[in-house]
Order: sequence, then structure tokens, then C-alpha cells
Amino acid sequence: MSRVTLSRYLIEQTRSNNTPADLRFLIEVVARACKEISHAVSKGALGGVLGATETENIQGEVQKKLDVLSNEILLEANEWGGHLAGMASEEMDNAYQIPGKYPKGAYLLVFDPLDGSSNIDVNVSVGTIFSVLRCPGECFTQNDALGEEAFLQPGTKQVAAGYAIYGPQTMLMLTLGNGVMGFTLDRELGSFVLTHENIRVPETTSEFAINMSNQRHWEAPVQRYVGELLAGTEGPLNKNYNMRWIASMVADVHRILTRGGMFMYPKDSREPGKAGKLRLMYEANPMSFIIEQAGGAATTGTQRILDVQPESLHQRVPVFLGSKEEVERVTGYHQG
Ligand code: AHM
Ligand code: MG
Repeated sequence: MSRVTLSRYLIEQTRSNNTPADLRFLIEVVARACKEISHAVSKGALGGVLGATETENIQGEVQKKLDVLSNEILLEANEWGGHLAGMASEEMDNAYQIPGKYPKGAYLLVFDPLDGSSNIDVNVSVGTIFSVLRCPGECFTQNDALGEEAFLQPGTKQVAAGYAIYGPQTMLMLTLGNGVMGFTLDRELGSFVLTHENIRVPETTSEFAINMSNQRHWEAPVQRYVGELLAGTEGPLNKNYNMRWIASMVADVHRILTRGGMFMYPKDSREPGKAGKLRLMYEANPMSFIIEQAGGAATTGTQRILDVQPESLHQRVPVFLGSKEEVERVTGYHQG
């Protein structure tokens, strides 16, 4: 049986779905960068890449060496090709400008270079999350510096999104807006090979993911919902649930894409000014696009995540995503 590599899949998408050539190139470049990150992650202590730096990102989180390295790999891979008007990263305060010596292109690339980085030093799966938007208007032909506004588009405007997971296998999960495809890295060949076609999230589930240690800080609808999950057959849902929390969104979402489940990072009262922990542009939007494309759902509790109009690059949102039945249930509790 002939194997379908990522390159072949993308070329066939150009033929059948008019995926533009520059978008195809963009995805190939991101995938190449993810291979490099995967290589660095897998070396661990041998590569001298574990541990923290002395710097903090804009969120006040201490950056890990691999956060910084992964960010640099993505920037360097993507800045020269002429396919981007700019980039934005969870690890950078402001939008990244394409250096003047390179041509600019029509797309914006937004990423969390290494999600779940609290897990790096303990050898648990981490990943890279990315989202692709069109640069509005003719912003890529202007000489002015690209402002934050160009990026502030709702998730429905994404033309592609994906993540790479660096686990027992390195995989790339991708949507171009017509389903979700999963590619596994063949290390001997150095290619991503299509192994999971048209992934679907089961509509019902009996598994959920939430950081239970924050329970006392949650709002009433989440208290009610998780209380009912924990009550099992003795509660109103009349079903026993199992819980998993990896603290790597890529790994938790990957499990949900594979066998269903419900992922939650709600707003809580620890820092009342913050609407949750996860970032709309780098985490919630790309993951919501992927989950919806696989037949699941994603909400803030009161609004479909993909409809949220971003107000700033590093904005946070509450996240409930996964199997449709459970997402609808928790949305109902927020309404009622
Ligand atoms: P990061 O991007 O700094 O790694 O933070 C995001 C991560 C998610 O991957 C994960 O779902 C969450 O933070 C875990 O948070 P907590 O440690 O509060 O459970
Ligand atoms: Mg992250």
C-alpha cells in the first residue's frame, strides 16, 4: 500500500479543494519546524535543553529553555519564505515582524511553541499548537510595522490549525477546514505519514479532564456539573465517569480526539481579572477549530469559542471542549 505523506496530502488538497500553494508551503514549513522541536525535546538532558531560563513571558510565567528554543525554531523556519505577513507567539510580548530583507505574504501564523512546558522536565508529552489566519486587507504590502489588530480575528476566520504532539510517537494533527487528519512522524524517513484519516470525536463520553485542585475557586455552573460527574450512578447523570488530567492541553485534547472526553479549564476566582488560564489565540481557537472539525464542540460556557472577538493578543478564555453531549450539558448549566 502506498503511503500518503503530509506533502502528498497537501498537494492533493491543492488539487481537490483549492488549497492555495502558499498555504501548503506554510504548513510544510511549520511541520518541518515541529520535526526539529521534536528532535530537541527527545534529546532531553543529553541535549542540555531541560530546565528553566532566567526570563519570564508576558504572562509572568518562567520560560523553560525549550520554550525559548521552540519559539526560535518556529520564527527562523517561517520568516524567510515569503508566505507570512507576521507571527505572534505565546512566548513573545508583541507581534513578530518579518525582517525587511524578506518578502511578505498573505498569512499570519500564531502559535504556542511548546504547550504543557511544565511537563518537560518530567518526560511527559508536550506539543506545539498553531493557527493560521489571513492578513486582513492588503496589510502584507504595507511597509508599516504590523500591528496587533491584524491578528484580532475570531476563530471562525482560521484557514488552518493544528498541533504536533511530542509523545511516545510524534504526531501532527491538522485541519484545513475540511476534517481532521493525523500524521505520524516516520523517523527513518523523516516524513509525516497519514495514519489517522477523518478523525471523529465520539458524541458521548464517560471521561473528563479538569484540574480538580482548583475546585474551590470555580463558579456555580462548573461546581454543579463536576459535582454531577463525580456523583456517578448515584447522581442525576446516572453514569460513572473516569478522570484524566495530564496538564498538557495537547495531550488531553489528543486523547479526546482519539477516544472522546470532556476538557475543561474554567474561569476561577484565583485571579478575578483573568478569564481562565488558557489563551484564546494560541490554545483555545486552534484546538476548538480542530475539535469542531472532528464533530465535537467548544465553548466558553456562554459562547462558542470560535465566535469570540479577540480584544488582545494574549487574551484568556474559559475552555470547555470535547464530546458534544457533555459540552452542550455544561453550556446549558451556564444558561440556567
Ligand atoms: P503553557 O502553555 O504555559 O504550558 O500552559 C498551558 C497548560 C495547558 O497545556 C494545560 O492544560 C494547563 O496549562 C495546565 O494548567 P495547570 O497546571 O493549572 O493544571
Ligand atoms: Mg500553552
